[in-house]
Amino acid sequence: MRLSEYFLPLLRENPSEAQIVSHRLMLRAGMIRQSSAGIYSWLPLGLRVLKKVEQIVREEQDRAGAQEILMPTIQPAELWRESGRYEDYGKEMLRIRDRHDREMLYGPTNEEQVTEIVRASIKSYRDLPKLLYHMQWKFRDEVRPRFGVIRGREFLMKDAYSFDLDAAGAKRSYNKMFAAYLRTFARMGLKAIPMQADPGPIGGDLSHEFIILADAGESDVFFDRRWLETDIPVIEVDYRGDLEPIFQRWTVFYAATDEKHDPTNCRVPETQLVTARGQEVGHIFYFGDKYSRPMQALVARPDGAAVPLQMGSYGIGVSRLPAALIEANHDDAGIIWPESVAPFRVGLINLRPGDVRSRAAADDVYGKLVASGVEVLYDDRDESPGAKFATMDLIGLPEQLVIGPRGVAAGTIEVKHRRSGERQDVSLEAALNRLTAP
Ligand code: 5CA
Repeated sequence: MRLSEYFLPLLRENPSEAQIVSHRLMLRAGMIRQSSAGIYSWLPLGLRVLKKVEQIVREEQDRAGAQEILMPTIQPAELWRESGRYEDYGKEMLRIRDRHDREMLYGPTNEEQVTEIVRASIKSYRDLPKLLYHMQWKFRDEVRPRFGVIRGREFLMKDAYSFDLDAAGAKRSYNKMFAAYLRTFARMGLKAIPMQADPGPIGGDLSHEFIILADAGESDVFFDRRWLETDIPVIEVDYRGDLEPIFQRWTVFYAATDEKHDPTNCRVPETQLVTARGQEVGHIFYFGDKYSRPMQALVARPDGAAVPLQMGSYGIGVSRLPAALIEANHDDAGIIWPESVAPFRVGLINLRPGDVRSRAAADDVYGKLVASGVEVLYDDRDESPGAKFATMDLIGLPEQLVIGPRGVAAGTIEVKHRRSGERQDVSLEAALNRLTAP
């Protein structure tokens, strides 16, 4: 993509409404634009990151054996009356009437909708287990939408739902999602600690939030000091095997959110306990028959008796993640994208677009990178070198390639690593070979 043609509305000044760094940087880097309180448009650069995040989430759901569906945003009120949540959900739910005066709502979550789908066709233990997920926009009329896309009113969620015959099966499904979440966040370069959590309006008694430590985080969290020295790598998972050891391994050190932490009854001594702020990026729940019983989603056991399905639900804040990633990856100059979610892998800067040889060399490198499928943003604008460097640092692409008359004469190109700041002059050929290697 040529920057001269790209829609990248950068802001020079820090927007006054943005209180935290990720919100400031997303606005300044032209990733999002507010439409109304807590509701945003995603502009080209932001949307590329959102799609990368979505794709990692999707791949890991698929790997765990979950199947993608797509449920509507607008749901009928009757379903929510069946579960009893229509009144309970209160003002957070956006209620709508259609032209026939039928009550509808913009879904804040999909337990009822998915239970209706499954109860219509799954009647026997032979059809279990099932894990279904979708990525769909949600609406919650939050009391305090804030921090840009971190707490929006309209937001994109991945929500998965598991259906099992009994509690042991449901725990196996829970463990699958638990392991998938460890892999998902690790692939994004995030350390998301699984913490015991309060299930809130979703219900149930087994629940974990995946939390990134961040000063600007919304939650108070408490955990065993040993978490500080523990990395969470992209672990290998055999989803057909027993996943309980993985669950045990990654819950062995104490970690809990504020609502769940009981200081008088904590298994970790105070000297070993860390108190910090964190941001929730995922939340998983086991709630048994909370929805299946009132909604009569029943299956036949081998002995013929009909029992309510055992269910769990599993959310990831997809549109929150680009902001959470920036909270964890930035410096004074701007964003530093981990490679797996970067909007482009390479930023190509032509220092002197007016110079015929520089332009020819830069156009040639650009053409070769594009032909090899390398995602590259090419700053071919007629701007000062300083402005170009500042733009590239702000938008945070992992590598910058700098072409100028001096390098062209010597047959070299400067490579800058955004994270380390390291710069190196390398031959054009070596740079291209490395970037286009399969
Ligand atoms: N039905 C369950 C799981 S599928 C559920 O709704 N869980 S949740 O309420 O915890 O939301 C799942 C994830 O969505 C959260 O972990 C969080 O990352 C994200 N999320 C929740 N509310 C918002 C919001 N207002 N703005 C952005 N992301 C949000």
